[in-house]
Amino acid sequence: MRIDILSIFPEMFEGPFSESIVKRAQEKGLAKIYIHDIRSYATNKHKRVDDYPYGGGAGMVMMAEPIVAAIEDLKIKTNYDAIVFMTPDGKVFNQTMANHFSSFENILLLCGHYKGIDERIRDSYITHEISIGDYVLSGGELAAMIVTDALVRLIPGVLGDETSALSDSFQDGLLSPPVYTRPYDFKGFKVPEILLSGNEKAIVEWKHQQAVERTQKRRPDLLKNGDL
Ligand code: 6GU
Repeated sequence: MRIDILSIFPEMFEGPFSESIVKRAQEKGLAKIYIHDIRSYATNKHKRVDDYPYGGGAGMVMMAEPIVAAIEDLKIKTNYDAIVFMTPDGKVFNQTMANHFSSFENILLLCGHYKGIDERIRDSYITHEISIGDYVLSGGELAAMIVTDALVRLIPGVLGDETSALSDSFQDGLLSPPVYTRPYDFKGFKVPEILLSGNEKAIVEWKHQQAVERTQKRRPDLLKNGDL
């Protein structure tokens, strides 16, 4: 999978993408992630990428010209399955969407800023719009990192234990059951006996029942809609 990211703050991605799973996926060649600076596509001499909104109002708007130049340039080399605008008014990201997008070969993520981007970019270039939740961030960068992480870990071969993404919370529509490790007795709090019983079938059933109970208690909304 190839992920291109367009941002006016390319340095923000350095830390999160050079650690842990996303780092390993890139080292293994399973994920190719490229960060592009929108500002480098600005044609005016002050490298401005934003301007005042027509009709007035607070905040600046990201101009169409440099963003379109960047997208057109990237499209020469790559045929994108999705050109995604990261925006708080997009569709709220969930595991179903992560699973869907992780099957794509090439994805372009555009990070918005200020009051948004010129609507004509959305009309003509954007295929999907994603939000990561109902709150406002200063920019789409952190959201793009979150979406990238969620997709990359689903690429076959990225996680050490091939099955571990399958047992994630949400992957089966339920929260994950509690887990324990040594010691058996931690300050008087003991590990549930069933987990030491050696009875594989009973353990699987217990885990499922714990997952259902936990979901009922914490996220009853997940049990109602099939959409996750
Ligand atoms: Cl994708 N961008 C911004 N700026 N804020 C957000 C968001 C995205 N998702 C939730 N809040």
